[in-house]
Amino acid sequence: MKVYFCGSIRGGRDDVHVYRRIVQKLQSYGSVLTEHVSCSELTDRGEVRGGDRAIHDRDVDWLHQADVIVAEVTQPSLGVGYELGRAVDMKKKILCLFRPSSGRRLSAMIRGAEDGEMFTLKDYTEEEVEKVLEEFFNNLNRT
Ligand code: 6IA
Repeated sequence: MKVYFCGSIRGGRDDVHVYRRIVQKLQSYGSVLTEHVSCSELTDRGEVRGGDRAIHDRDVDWLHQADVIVAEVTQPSLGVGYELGRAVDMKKKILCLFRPSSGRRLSAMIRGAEDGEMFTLKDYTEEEVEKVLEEFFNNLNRT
């Protein structure tokens, strides 16, 4: 199984330790195409060869390849929102994870996208993240 993980980069790296925990768990279910998102050395300031177009085109290509999309949406990120919109259009199976303890209110365009089938939104606490992922992937294998 190929998993595409979304997390904030230029939106801010405050939650990178949570991304790390999520990606570690995801790797027990399949290959994570976007492991770099959880890498604490990746800052919001770096540059890559080919520039932003190369990043965009490669990521959209990976989205097409992915069987499932998992997004940590607590830290608001335009890139993550864009990826989710594209993934909905591609009819991918999506899990969004949000931590209410952040004191933030999640965008209505994410919470309101939940449909009980392809798009799942889960409010969670950091301590239970592995359990939440287990539940999601166990159900996925049954459908
Ligand atoms: O708007 P954001 O930067 O927060 O968007 C983050 C999302 O867009 C992540 O889920 C990534 O999949 C994708 N993304 C954004 N920037 C990159 C990137 N390099 N490499 C891979 N995926 C990205 C930018 C790093 C650069 C600062 C060296």
